[in-house]
Amino acid sequence: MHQEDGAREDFTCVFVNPVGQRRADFQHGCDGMFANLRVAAGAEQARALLAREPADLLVLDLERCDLAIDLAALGALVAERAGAPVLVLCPFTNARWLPALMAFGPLDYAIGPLRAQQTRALLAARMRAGFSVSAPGVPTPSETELRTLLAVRSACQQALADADDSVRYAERLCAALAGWPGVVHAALFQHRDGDLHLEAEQGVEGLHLMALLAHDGRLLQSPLRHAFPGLLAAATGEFTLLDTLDKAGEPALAARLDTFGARMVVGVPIPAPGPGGPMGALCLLFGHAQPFSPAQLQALDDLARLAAHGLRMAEITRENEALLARITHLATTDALTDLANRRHGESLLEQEIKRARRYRLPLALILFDIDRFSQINDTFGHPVGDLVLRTVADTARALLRSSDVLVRSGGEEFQVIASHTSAIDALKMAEKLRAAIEQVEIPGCDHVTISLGVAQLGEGESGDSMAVRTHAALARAKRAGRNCIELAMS
Ligand code: GH3
Ligand code: MG
Ligand code: MG
Repeated sequence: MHQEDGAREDFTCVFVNPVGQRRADFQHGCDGMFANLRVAAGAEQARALLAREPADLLVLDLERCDLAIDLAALGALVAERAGAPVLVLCPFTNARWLPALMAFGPLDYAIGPLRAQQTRALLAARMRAGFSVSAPGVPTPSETELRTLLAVRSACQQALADADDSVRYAERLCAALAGWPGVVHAALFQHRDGDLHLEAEQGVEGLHLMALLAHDGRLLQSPLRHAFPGLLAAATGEFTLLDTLDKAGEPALAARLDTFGARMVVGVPIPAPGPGGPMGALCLLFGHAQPFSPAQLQALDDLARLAAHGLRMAEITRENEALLARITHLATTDALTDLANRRHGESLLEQEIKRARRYRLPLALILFDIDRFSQINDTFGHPVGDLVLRTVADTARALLRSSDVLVRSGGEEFQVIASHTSAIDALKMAEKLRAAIEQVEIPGCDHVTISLGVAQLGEGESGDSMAVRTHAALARAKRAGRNCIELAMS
C-alpha cells in the first residue's frame, strides 16, 4: 500500500469519464490508493453504482465532456452528493464548467491536464485533509478578500465613465483589474479590423504581452494561441484557467512568464452582444496558483460582461462620431463638385469677416460664373455640363492656397473666399483662374471661359453688402464681353 504518499486505503471512490482509456488510466494510476475504486462512463451509471454502495469520493473527470450536453446530468450528480466530497478534474481550456457545476453544490477542483503522478499526489493530499470540500481546494473568501473584490468590481464599473474611447477605457479597466487579489498583470484583448489587438495592459514593469506573444506584429498568428489563456479565450470563447504554466505544453513561454513572476494565467472571454465569437478577452496573470471560489468565478464572468458593455459603448461612440461627420459633410458639401455649398459658404464668409476684423487683415471675395453655360448644356447635353462644372471646380481648387475657401454658390457660379488678401492680390488670383480655365481641355466639349467679379472687404462692411458689390462687378464683366475681370466699387 502507498502509505508513503499519505493515502488511506479505507477510502472508496467512483470515477466518471466517457472515455474507456481514461477510466483505465485512472484505475492504473491510482492502483492501491483506494479500498474500492469503481468507474462509470456517465452520470447514469455513476448514480447506479452509488445507489448500490456509497463512495467517500466522487471524481468527475471532464476531459471530453461537453458542457452543453452533459452539464444537467453531471450537475444533478453533484447535487445528489449533498456535500459529500466531489473532486472535479477540469481541462484548463474549459474552466466554464467550474461555476456551472458549483451552482449545483459544493465541490473541489483541479485543473488538467494532469500526469498520473500529479493526480496521485493530489488525491493523497486531499485524503490527508479528509476530503473536506472547503479545504484545501476551494477556500471560503475572507472579509478582506471580499472587500478587495468589491473594490475591484466598483473600479471596473467606474471605468465605464471613460467608455467613449476604447483604448482609454481598456487602460482604466486593466488598472482596476490589476487590483484583484493576487493579480500581477492585467490585459484586455479585443477583436477589431480582422485581427486581435492588445488594447491595454497594466502591471509588471517590462512585461509586454505583444512582444511575448505576437508573430510579425499579429496576435492571431501567434504560435502560442493554443497555450496562452488570453489568446485562447479570445479565439475560442472559452474560460481558460492555467493554474500552473507547464500544463499548456509550452515550456519556453512558461519560463518567460515565470521570470516576470506570473505563475497562473486566466483568460475570460468578453461575450459579443449578438451571435458569433467573443469580442475579445480579459487576461489576468497571478503571482501564485490560487483556487477560485464560486463568488470569484462569478465576479470574473460579471467583469467580462461589463467589459463587453464598455467596449460596445466605445464602439457606439465611434460610430456616432463617424455618422455625425458624414451628416455634417452632406449638409455642408455640394455633391457634384465636393466643394462647400452655398449655405456653408455664407457661414464661412461670416467667420472670415470676423477674423479679418479682429486681426485687421485684408479679406477678398472673388465671384465667378461660367460663360454661356446654358449653350453647353444645350449643345453637348446635361452630363457634359456636369463634367464641365466638376472640371472648373477641380482646376480652381488646384490653383488656390489651402487657406482659400472655394464655394459652389449657385448652378454654374463659384466663390473664392481669400483670407489675408487685398484687392490687388485678388485681381492677380482672378487672372490666374481666368487664364487656367480658358486653357483647360474638357473631353467632348469646347473650351469654356469664366467672368469674374472681385471685391475687398470694406471697413465695417457686412458679408451681404460685399456679396452685392461682387455680383455687380460680375455683371459688369458679363456686359463687357465675358472672359474678363471687374473690380467692385467700394
Ligand atoms: P452667362 O454667360 O450670362 O452666365 O450665360 P449662362 O448661359 O451661363 O447663364 P444662365 O444663368 O442663363 O444659365 C445657367 C445654366 O446653368 C442654366 C442651368 O440649366 C445650368 N445649370 C445650373 N446648374 C447645373 C448643373 O448642376 N448641371 C448642369 N449641367 N447645368 C446646370
Ligand atoms: Mg453663366
Ligand atoms: Mg449664372
